[in-house]
Amino acid sequence: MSASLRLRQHSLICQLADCIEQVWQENLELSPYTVPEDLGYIEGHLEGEKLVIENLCYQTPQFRKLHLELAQVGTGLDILHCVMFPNPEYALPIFGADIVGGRGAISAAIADLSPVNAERSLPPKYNQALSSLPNPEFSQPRALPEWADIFSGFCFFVRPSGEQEEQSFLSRVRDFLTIHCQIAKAETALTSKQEVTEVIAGQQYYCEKQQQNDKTRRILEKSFGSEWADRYMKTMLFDVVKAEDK
Ligand code: BLA
Repeated sequence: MSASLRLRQHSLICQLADCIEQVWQENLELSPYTVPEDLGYIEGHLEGEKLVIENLCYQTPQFRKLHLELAQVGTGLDILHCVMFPNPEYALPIFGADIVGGRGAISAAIADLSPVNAERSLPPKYNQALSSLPNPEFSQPRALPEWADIFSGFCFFVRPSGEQEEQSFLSRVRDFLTIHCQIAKAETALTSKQEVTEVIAGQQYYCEKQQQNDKTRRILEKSFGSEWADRYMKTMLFDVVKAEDK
C-alpha cells in the first residue's frame, strides 16, 4: 500500500495500520487479493469535503479476505477499518477494528473477535487466551449501539484519552491479532457441509448488522451518494459469501 495516507493521519491510526500489517506478515502466508474494480484507491467529493480511501487486501488459506482500509475526510476526520473474514471452511471468529478521530483526538476506538457459530460463543481456545490478557481500564468507555449484538464479551469500545490509553488500546489490539493469527494458522478445515453452512450464516448475520451502522453509511453517502455507499458497504466493507458460491 502506498504509505501516503497513513502518514497524514492521527498517529494512533498510523501505528495500528503498521501493527496490523506486521502481525499479518509475521504470522500468516499472505497472497494477493484482487480488490473489486477500482475500489483500491478512491476519491470522492459530492458536497463539502473530499473523502480519500485506501484499501489493502490479502488472502491466506484460513482467511478469504484480510481487509485494512484507511480513509480521510477533509483534513479533520481520520478512519481505520479492519476486518479479517475467515474462509467459511474454518470455524473462526471475525476480527474487526474501527478507529475514528482527527484533529488530535480519537472519538471511537473499537476492536473485537466476534463469534459466528450458531451459539454465538467463542471457541474455548479463544476464551482461554483472551481471558489471560491484561485488561487495562479506560477512563471513557463507550456504549455500543443497538445493532451491536454481534460482538463478544471481549469487545472493547472506548474514547482513548491521552497517550497512555492510546498505547494500551494499541497493545491490546496487537494481542488480539497475534492470538487470532496463531490459533487460525493451526486450525484444520471443517469437513461437514452442515458446519460450513452454519459458518456462512454466522458471517452473513455479522455483515447484516455491520451494514446497519448509519454513521459509516452517512460519511460514504455524503461523498459518493447513497447508491454507491450501499454498494461499497455490501461489496467492500461487509461482503457476504453465499452458500451456493462454496
Ligand atoms: C462508529 N464509524 C463510527 C463513526 C464513524 C464511522 C464516523 C462514529 C464515530 C463516533 O461515534 O465517535 C465511520 N467507519 C466509518 C467509515 C468507515 C468505517 C466511514 O470503518 C469506512 C469507510 N465499524 C467497523 C468495524 C467495527 C465498527 C469493523 O467498520 C467493529 C468491529 C464499529 N464503528 C463501530 C461502532 C461505532 C462506529 C460500534 C459506534 C456507532 C454508534 O455509536 O452508533
